[in-house]
Amino acid sequence: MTTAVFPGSFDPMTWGHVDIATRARSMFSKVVIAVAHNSTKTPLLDLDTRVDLARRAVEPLEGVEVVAVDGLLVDYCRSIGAGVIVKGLRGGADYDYERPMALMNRTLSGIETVFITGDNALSHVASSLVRDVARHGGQIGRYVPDGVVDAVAAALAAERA
Ligand code: COD
Repeated sequence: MTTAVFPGSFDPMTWGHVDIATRARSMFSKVVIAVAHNSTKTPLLDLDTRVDLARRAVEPLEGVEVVAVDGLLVDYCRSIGAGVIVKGLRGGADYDYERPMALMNRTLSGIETVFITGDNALSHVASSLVRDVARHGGQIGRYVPDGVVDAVAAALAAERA
């Protein structure tokens, strides 16, 4: 029985993330979505909102749960006995970005990273693009699960206030 941790910023959760969580669950007995801090990004949505939206998105998926993680990802993985980190790949740029993190996590802890190829129909879907489209008045509903459109609109309104 292997627990896999699927970490990310999830700012916001998209159907691309849900696709990877679903595929990961088909490979591992339990998948923990870890909403974590990326020190290179300033999130639009606060942590509680990101966790709440991710929970709502994966509610139908048995064996998938969502937690907020502070600190080093591998410390969290060790604390729950997770054997694998899961990451999603849309293309070569994702691999170039993820590879050093996978090597760092492995040298820190011995925990391997498994890369899952996402649905090609979602390969253009990225949280950063979703935020940018919304920021410029575009419609994001088709890219994101329930609740995300309103949460992003509220966060952008607060940002402008
Ligand atoms: N199709 C396939 N995969 C996708 C798609 C899609 N449409 N959209 C997103 N993904 C994948 C990404 O490739 C990524 O694997 C994952 O989903 C999460 O993506 P994001 O953008 O939500 O999250 P990131 O990349 O900002 O997450 C970075 C982390 C938070 C994981 C990282 O900064 C981290 O581990 N932080 C914790 C502190 C730590 O341990 N730092 C040291 C790291 S070595």
